[in-house]
Amino acid sequence: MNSNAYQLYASPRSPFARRIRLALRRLELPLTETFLDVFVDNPEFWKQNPIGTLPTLITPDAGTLSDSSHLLEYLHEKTGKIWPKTF
Ligand SMILES: N[C@@H](CCC(=O)N[C@@H](CS)C(=O)NCC(=O)O)C(=O)O
Repeated sequence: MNSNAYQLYASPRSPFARRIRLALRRLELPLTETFLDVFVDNPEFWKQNPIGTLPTLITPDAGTLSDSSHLLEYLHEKTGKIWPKTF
């Protein structure tokens, strides 16, 4: 995997994951996505995020992050393009 790439673990129907997927696409950041079913045990994923919630984003510079609000804050700090400037 490209070391500058983001790896997103997501649930396909999750609105929490959807807003992160939209943000990453609009920011045109290099991305690989892995879709999981939260109703099935995912021991490999749990090694990345023992809390086990989706979405989880593995970043090139800030390790493994979870919680969609936290992820949007991270992406805004990185790009300045998530929230309106007058917000
Ligand atoms: N506050 C979290 C909520 C995430 C969440 O609840 N995700 C669900 C899937 S839609 C999940 O991971 N459920 C599995 C679990 O709680 O073990 C966020 O905004 O990311």
